[in-house]
Amino acid sequence: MNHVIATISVLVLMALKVITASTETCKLGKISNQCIDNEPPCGYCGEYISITIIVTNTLVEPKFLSEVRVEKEPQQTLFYFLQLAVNQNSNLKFSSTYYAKLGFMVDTINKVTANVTAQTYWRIISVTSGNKPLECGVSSYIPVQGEVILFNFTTWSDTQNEKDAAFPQCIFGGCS
Ligand code: B12
Repeated sequence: MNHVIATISVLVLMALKVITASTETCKLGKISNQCIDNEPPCGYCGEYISITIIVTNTLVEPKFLSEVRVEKEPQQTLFYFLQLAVNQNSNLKFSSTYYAKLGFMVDTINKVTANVTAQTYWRIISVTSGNKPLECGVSSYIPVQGEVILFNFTTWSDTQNEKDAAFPQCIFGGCS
């Protein structure tokens, strides 16, 4: 009898463990300002969306401006959309460094690399949200339908002065 009770107790404990584990797996992180604080283990996945990614560098050679529209893909982090943009456009390349908790920082786009001495970096801006810089990096940011995301090679000093905030209008308005 004791043996049967012990077996049942073990089975109940095992079942509880499975239920707890699956609840943890399904737990979605909180999203604020389109930043997800705790991505589920199998990744965030939402409705199909289309977004535009623009990369531009007017600071150093080789200067470039390139635009890729990623059509109807499940809503995931910006990092995923950046990879899709590269898959679509063989002229677009990027590399990034992983930082604990923060995720990937985009260091290089098309051979143009952030430089601490020159105080340059790839600033990420949501053009559709009024040229607002993202409040998190590519690994945490969840783009929305129709969003235009700009990767702008810029300097920290420009960032402080918000000089580059007007830059996206230059792209669309064609200012010199
Ligand atoms: C200095 C700084 C920068 C500098 C780093 C340059 C340098 N080499 O020093 C610059 C200006 C480049 C920068 C850029 C960005 N940053 Co910043 N940055 C900071 C800051 C103020 C201090 C980091 C630091 O020196 N830590 C101390 C050192 C000893 O530790 P460390 O691990 O070596 O630090 C490195 C990382 O933090 C990394 N880093 C800096 N910012 C970011 C952002 C992301 C997403 C990642 C993955 C890594 C990263 O660069 C540091 C120096 O090597 C923090 C705020 C804070 N108090 O932590 C924000 C912070 C980390 N940055 C932040 C953000 C949002 C960004 C940008 C995404 C902003 C944007 N819209 O473009 C970009 C990154 C874009 C990209 N290309 O991927 C957020 C991240 C929030 C989040 N949960 O994702 C923070 C927490 C500020 C905030 N509260 O909003 N940043």
